Amino acid sequence: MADKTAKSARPSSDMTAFRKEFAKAKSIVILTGAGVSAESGVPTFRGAGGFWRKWQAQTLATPEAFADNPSLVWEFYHYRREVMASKYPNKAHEAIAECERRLKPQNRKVTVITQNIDGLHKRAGSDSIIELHGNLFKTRCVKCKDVAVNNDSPICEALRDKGEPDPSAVDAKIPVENLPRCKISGCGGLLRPHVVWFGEALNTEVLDRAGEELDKCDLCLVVGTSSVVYPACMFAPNVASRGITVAEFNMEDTPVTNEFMYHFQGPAGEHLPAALAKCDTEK
Ligand code: BV8
Ligand code: ZN
Repeated sequence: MADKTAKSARPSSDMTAFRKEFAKAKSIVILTGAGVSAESGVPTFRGAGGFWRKWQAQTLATPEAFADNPSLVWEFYHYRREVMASKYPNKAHEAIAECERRLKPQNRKVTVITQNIDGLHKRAGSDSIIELHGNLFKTRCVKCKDVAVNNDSPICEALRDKGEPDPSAVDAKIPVENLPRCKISGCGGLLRPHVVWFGEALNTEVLDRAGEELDKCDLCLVVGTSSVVYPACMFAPNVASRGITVAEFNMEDTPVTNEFMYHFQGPAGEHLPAALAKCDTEK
């Protein structure tokens, strides 16, 4: 475990030193954000891709937007669901999944705690995944609260060929009765994406599970997140404040970079395979 007091102003980028620490770790948490899916072609939130039509993603990812215009919000999520059909896990997702597989026989645990809702960690083969903000392919009924996995394309007939991202696209103005509806007999309530919107609390059980893993981890990687969204952005700094080694993988500095022991600048698809390669044999 790196000596916290000796921490220099700047994190280290010494991959050999990081891998030596990694070799001793028994319970590893890998926190990920939109940047881990960037090389799969999934737009990040705050980068240029963070726009859909004339809106920034986070203005549509709110309960107010859904209450005000459920058709528009469903077009936005329908578009993001359909986009995933042509997106695949990248080398970063695969390195994480392989690392979990390799360490299992050594009784060493790897847990992914992701802010992403794109489902790519699971598709890469990761098993121990905590989805902080829900999942694009789950719905929740606003009436009976039933949560269901839904991979239908399109999710309902009225959304077929809708969701065009171009700023000049005309909103479909789908009547609410034609939007996705609950199939639980006798319910028929309006469905919403089972995701955490801005201003909504995270699921307490999910938060508890994440808290448990963060409290017991002896190494933490934080990959592809701008670390501005609460409460997820506090997780890695809290681990670092316990004197546990945290390594940040990002294209640039974030507001919390200097709280960490390591910072590896560059694409996660390049640095994560290097950091996690042969993770079960390194001594
Ligand atoms: C809550 C699901 C309370 C939806 C998402 C002021 C102070 C403190 C808090 C607040 C505040 N004002 C508002 C709040 C609360 C708000 C918040 O934090 N707002 C921020 C903007 C200030 N938080 C909330 O509302 C949360 N809830 O606080 O509840 C509460 C309690 C009780 C009762 C009621 C309420 C809920 C937040 C969850 C929102 N939902 N997603 C959807 O996806 O549609 S968050 C959304 O942003 C995504 O999940 C995304 O993951 C997340 C964070 O973004 P990042 O993942 O970091 O992505 P970003 O694009 O920002 O950055 C990408 C990074 O990758 C960059 O650093 C880039 O450099 C890097 N990168 C790019 N390419 C690569 C790369 N790195 C490596 N390799 C590459 N190739
Ligand atoms: Zn229902």
